[in-house]
Formats: sequence, C-alpha cells, structure tokens
Amino acid sequence: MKMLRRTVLATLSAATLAASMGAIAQDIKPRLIRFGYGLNEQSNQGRAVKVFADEVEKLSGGKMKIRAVGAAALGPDTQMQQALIGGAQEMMVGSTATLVGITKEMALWDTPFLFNSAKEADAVLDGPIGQKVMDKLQEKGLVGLVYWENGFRNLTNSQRPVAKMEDLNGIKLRVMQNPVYLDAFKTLGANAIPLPFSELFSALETKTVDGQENPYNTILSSKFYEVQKYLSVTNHVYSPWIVLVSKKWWDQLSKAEQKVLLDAAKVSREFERKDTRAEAGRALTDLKGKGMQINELSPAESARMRDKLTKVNALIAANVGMDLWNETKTSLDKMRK
Ligand code: TK8
Repeated sequence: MKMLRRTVLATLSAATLAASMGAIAQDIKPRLIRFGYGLNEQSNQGRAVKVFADEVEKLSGGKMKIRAVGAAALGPDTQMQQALIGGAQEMMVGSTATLVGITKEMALWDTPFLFNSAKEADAVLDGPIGQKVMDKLQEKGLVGLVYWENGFRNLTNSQRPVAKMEDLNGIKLRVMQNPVYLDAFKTLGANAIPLPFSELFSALETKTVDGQENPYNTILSSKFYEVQKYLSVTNHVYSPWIVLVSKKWWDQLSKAEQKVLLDAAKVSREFERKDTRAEAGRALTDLKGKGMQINELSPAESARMRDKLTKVNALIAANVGMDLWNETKTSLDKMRK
C-alpha cells in the first residue's frame, strides 16, 4: 500500500514536473541565476558549484542557467546574504557561522567538538534538526536548500607550532565574523580578530594577523601555506556550508523550478562531501610537500583545550534555545550508543 502510494506520487510529480517544464520552455530567455561563493574556482567549493550548475542546466533542459561567481567577487558572505534577502542576487553558498546575526539558531553548528565524525555531522545536518535550523531562515528572507561540508577546522599561524593552549598567547588570530568563534579563541588566550574570508590572505601576507583556522581543503586551495608555516591539528569544530536562495526570488519560481534547484542541490551535496573528504585525506601530505610544519596535540593538551573551548557551550545553548540544544544532545547520544 505504502509502495503503491509512493509510486503514484512519484508518477504524479513527474507528470506535474513535465507539464510545468513545458511552461518554462515557453519563456523567451533562460532564467539567469547569480550564484556567489567565497573560495576560488579550483577549490572544493568551486568544484561543487560547477556540479550544481551543470545539474540545474540538465534538469531544466537548459531553461535555468547558473552564473557562478567565485572568489567573493560578489562580496563576502555577509554582504551576499543581504543581497539575497533584498532580492538583488539569487543564490550563494557560504559558512553557517556568518549567518548567526540573521538566524541565531545557526550558532548550533559553532559548538566546539559537537560532532565526532563526518558521519555524525551528516546524520544531524540532513535530519530533522538540520532541517529545523534551516527552516528558521525563511522568516528572514532566505531559503536554505542543503548543507555542504566545509569541514573540521585546524589552526595555522606564522609564529610557532601550537602544541598547548599557552602557545596561542599573543597570536593575532583571524576568526569568522561570529561571536562564538570570537569568544572561544579569546578564552584560549589568542588575540582574536574577526575578518571576512575575502580579506584573509592579504591580512596574513601583510602580518595584520598571524594565523587563522580553516579545514585542510581551504588551507590548500587558498594557498595559505605560502604565508603560514605552522599547522596544528586541532579539529576544534565541524563547520558546514549552506546553499542559500533569496526567498523573494524563490517565491516567484514555479514548483517545478523550485524542484530543479532542490534536486540539483542534493546532487551537488553528495558530490561535494565525497570530493571534500577525498581531498582532505590527501591534504596533509600535500601541505607538508608545500613546506608546512605540522604538529598534533598530545591527548592531554587536546583535552585541556577541549575543556576550555566547551565553556562557550552554555552561551550557545542559551542562544539557540534549550529545546534545540537538548534535542541535539539526545540525538547524538542515541547515535553513539
Ligand atoms: C568562504 C568562507 C570560508 C569560512 C571562513 O566564503 O570564512 O573561514 O571557512 O569557507 O565561508
């Protein structure tokens, strides 16, 4: 019975899709969709945007076209978010961390050491909790489609290896524009300075800041190894990216067009996570080859840092609400059993 209903539904939605595709086909020129992102074209982010663009073109029979603009040429994350809300830009992908000023529940993903593995991250982000947080964006003028992997973040700097917390004392460390990151790294003793990603490379180059933290993939694709000698493996937080649509624009699309975007986003998500994980697996060897000096923290120092960092948890819980916080903890506990 259930199977039958599903088949009928699938056939129906295929039929509706075909019918409205006919409607799209009558449009004179294809819909041009400006899709902005912060990293460069050769990054994991750039590769996944390309997959998304190809998929949209294919699923819409060429009637919807993505104009992808990387390297923050449409502005840093926060600026693009505002352009989407205002309807001046259609789509983007960026860090959830830069969204907390718009939707406070996004701070859930800033929780240090929230996920122990990518598998846990996928399950929570793609499950009801991830959806609930994503849906909160709508009242602010944004539609979230899927989460991509930015990844587990690690520290780099130009001064010295960070083997213990105290090594961070006095290090000018760029953080994302996000109160939890700012607080967390101040707690660790660093001189934390919020900066948009687009200004980071030159800030490192000119020594305006000494260090930063990002996943291996980004350290590699943004060539931070050219201006950073030391990489310390901390894996202090799992950072998601989120694919966003302007709600103003989304509401003007037909159901079939919306479905094209959502289906293509899901295809891009599967590609992006695989690609990112494969690259991250090779990255340490690559970064060593580029001359970076890499150190791991001893289990004792790692635990000390973890202890200190998780002090921000109370602040996060208060911000995202105890219900959401407890629901997340319960779901992770269940998974770990
Ligand atoms: C790219 C950023 C980046 C993030 C950061 O626009 O700012 O450090 O990790 O991926 O969103």
